[in-house]
Amino acid sequence: MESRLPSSGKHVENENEDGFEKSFKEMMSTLPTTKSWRGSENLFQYQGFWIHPAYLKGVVSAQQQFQAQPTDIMLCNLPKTGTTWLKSLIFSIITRASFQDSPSPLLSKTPQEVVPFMELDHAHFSTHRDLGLPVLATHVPYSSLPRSVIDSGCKIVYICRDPKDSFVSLYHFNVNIQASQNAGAQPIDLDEAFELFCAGASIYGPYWDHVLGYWEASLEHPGKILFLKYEEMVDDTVLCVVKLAEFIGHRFSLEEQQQGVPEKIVKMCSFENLSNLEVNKSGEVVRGEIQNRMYFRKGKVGDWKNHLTPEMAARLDQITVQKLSGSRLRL
Ligand code: PAP
Repeated sequence: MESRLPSSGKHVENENEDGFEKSFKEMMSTLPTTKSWRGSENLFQYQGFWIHPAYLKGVVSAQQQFQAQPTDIMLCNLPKTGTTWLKSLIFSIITRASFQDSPSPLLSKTPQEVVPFMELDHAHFSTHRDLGLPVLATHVPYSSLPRSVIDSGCKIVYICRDPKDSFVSLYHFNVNIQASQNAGAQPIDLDEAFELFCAGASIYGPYWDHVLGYWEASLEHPGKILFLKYEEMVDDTVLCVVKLAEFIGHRFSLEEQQQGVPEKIVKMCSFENLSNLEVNKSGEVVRGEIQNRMYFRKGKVGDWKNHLTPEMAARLDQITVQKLSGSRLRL
């Protein structure tokens, strides 16, 4: 792709990138930091949210140069609330006509590969973007989204999850990454991670502020933002998929519904199916440090009961009730 860029364009891009790099470093040195959940890395507080250094540059760069299209579909959420599932569902809904008679790319590629992640895959000053599949994922809070995402009027799908299950999922994800990087290192213990989570110090947290940002925006722009819950998706996945398809402008025809197309997509993207595919079990490491299998753990509602004491659960519930008071949202 790059070889097709006119050289003057490339030159301007490099200059922009150099200038960005300098001002980014200066800005980063002024940000408050807090302990991350693994290793000696810190999280940086940017525009009110705790961002991992691996993503921060991409977040800032996307704010400056990412150009959303009106036809884009942005899949937004906090980590561990259903990204992998929603990526595969949206991809399958949109591409269903192309793979009627051939195997879905999801059989040989990970959900992370088929749907790019804004703050990593579009973190560069690139004038090129493959618009073939107009779907992008991001964990950026609503208030920090690139202006073009709001101005373009593109569709946003947000998914949230019971914070107790999200916390447990995030904790295990961090422990697994740390173990794969340095088997001898002592992972953060559950109690310490829990305290940090309750204090809002989790990746892209405070958890509740992230959810509320999108919730309020979804009330303001119901035609543009679809607000989903992981638990409702588990409860009736077919119904959610039908609703999702309609919202993103790829409604199932009556004939497709009679042929059971939504059900086939749900089966294809189920935890059981995806987590047993070779590509997701033992595929290459994507995103540098994360192994594909780490995106699939249990995929259950209520696994927190196996990891949190009743006191911890009650405390998290209390924080959630308190933070969401005044909104009609219940998690
Ligand atoms: P990410 O933000 O790092 O991409 P994300 O996909 O949002 O992670 O969350 C992973 C969670 O979704 C895991 O939950 P658990 O730890 O409680 O098990 C993972 O198991 C679950 N998950 C992954 N794929 C699916 C799926 N197809 N259906 C349901 N849940 C899934």
